Amino acid sequence: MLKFGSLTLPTPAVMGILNVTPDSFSDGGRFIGREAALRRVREMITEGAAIIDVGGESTRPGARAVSVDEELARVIPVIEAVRSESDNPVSIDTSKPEVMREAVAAGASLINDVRALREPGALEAAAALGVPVCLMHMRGEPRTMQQHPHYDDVVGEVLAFLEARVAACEAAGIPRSRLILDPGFGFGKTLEHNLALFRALPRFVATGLPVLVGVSRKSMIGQVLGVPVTERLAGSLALATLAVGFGAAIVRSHDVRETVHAVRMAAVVSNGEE
Ligand code: 8Y4
Repeated sequence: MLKFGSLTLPTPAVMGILNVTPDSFSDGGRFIGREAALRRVREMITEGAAIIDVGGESTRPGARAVSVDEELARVIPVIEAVRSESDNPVSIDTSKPEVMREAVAAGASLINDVRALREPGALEAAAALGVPVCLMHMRGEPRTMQQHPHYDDVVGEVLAFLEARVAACEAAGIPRSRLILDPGFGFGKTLEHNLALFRALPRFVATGLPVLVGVSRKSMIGQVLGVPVTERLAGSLALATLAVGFGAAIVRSHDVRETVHAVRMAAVVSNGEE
């Protein structure tokens, strides 16, 4: 079990992905189909998701920035609807302090920030809200991050970045007991970088902080297997299984049912969990 004050997650936990961007659950325009999103949430909960990650900013390579109002309009109704019908925890995938505040007020219990609280005001907002935070490494910004990423020592640099963000959090009043680390697969990294980071997961686990791994359907799988995004389930499950074998605590996934089975099986063998 992972305990963060009032939030308790099983280990390993599967975080189910709910994108509420216009390319998903769209009814043709800029409005998100709330009922369609809710149906998917209910399905993921039934399939064993321990937490639902609600995101309204596309962080895919090449994606453009979204305004605060647009992001709020996408995520808040969905968080309210999920919380009104279940006790299942929701995480808010955002970098914006205003969205963090509104989402937690609407019932979100974890902040998942791909910018690791580097936006102005984000550290202060997260400290005041008192919820756990996932700190992810990203080199650059989504629009340009996949243009020539370079590291001399990718594992050392990503670990040093996360350690520096942990120190910044502690200085801002967010204790280590509220933090989760994530190497940020695919965020400003080549295939070689992603593979080096994956092999080094035990070094992230050795920090003593829980580690979250997000590789579901990502291009590192497409690059190795030569398959499109619709055919990456087996590759995603292989990596989820390995991540748990290396000690990861949380796996972020689109395919909840299959991932729950894979990580439970892996955890029984690796961690002696039953
Ligand atoms: C197919 C499907 C191809 C999805 C690429 C993608 C992470 C994350 C994302 C992650 C944490 C994505 C919000 C990118 N990835 N948060 N968010 N860790 N903590 N791309 O790895 O899923 S979005």
